Amino acid sequence: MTNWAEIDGEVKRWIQEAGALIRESFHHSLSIQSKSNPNDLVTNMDKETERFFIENIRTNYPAHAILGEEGQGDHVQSLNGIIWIIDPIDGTMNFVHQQRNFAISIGIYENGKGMLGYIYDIVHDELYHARHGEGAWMNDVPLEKLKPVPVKKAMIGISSTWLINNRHFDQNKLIALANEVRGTRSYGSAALELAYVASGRLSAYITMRNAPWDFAGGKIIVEEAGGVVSKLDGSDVNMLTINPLLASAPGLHEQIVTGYLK
Ligand code: 2AM
Ligand code: CA
Ligand code: CA
Ligand code: CA
Repeated sequence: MTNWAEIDGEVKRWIQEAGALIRESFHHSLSIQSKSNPNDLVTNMDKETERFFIENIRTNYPAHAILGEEGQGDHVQSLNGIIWIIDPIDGTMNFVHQQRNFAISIGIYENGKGMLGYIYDIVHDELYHARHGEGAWMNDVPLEKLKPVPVKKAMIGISSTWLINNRHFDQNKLIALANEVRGTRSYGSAALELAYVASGRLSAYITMRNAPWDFAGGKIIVEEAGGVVSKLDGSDVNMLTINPLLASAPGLHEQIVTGYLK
């Protein structure tokens, strides 16, 4: 039997340790490289933080698989068994340019089911976390169950990228939604935007492209807070591929899917 309470305790200690190393890195110069294009950044801290988690997981849970953004884990091709899905720094561009608005994100799945989720906003020392069937917390404070929000009163997280001509989705549908809601925000960290949906700071978050490590932790936390996470047409996300994503308070989710995105 997997001792989830024990794993939960370990992860929280590792996250605090990794957070301290990242805070410490502010005093030293970063090594910054580009990945797929000049704006797709990765730093030594992204890679070192991923390695930190991988080494701890390998030592303590050698049978578990690891899917990490920086590719130092396993080549995961199925959801069988226990899989850690890790984004060592979500919001790397913010980390480099702003030294805030970034987070560590971890989701632990068993045979595809989300068991433990973590999003750590290091600069604000805010750890959002959830355990399957037991609820979600910000630090030690339980998150209140999300209530339905009407579109007119919704604050939604969406990047302006999707409201200008994009090849992923008809932007006119998104513009119609953006015109109806109370306000739009764009934080540049999918994980933090999901944490904000879970905690009610945002009513919904919409993106055309999210990788499993962007949303693995957040999905569990949003769902435990009573919210809904799906693709834009309301169908289930795929934990092994890029997905368009809608995370939302209940009620609002259905209104957005049927009223705007279909
Ligand atoms: P990252 O900082 O870990 O790369 C920025 O708007 C958000 O999108 C961040 O959460 C960022 O994660 C993520 N992101 C950046 N490039 C991406 C890509 N090519 N596919 C999916 N998500 C991406
Ligand atoms: Ca990245
Ligand atoms: Ca990410
Ligand atoms: Ca990242």
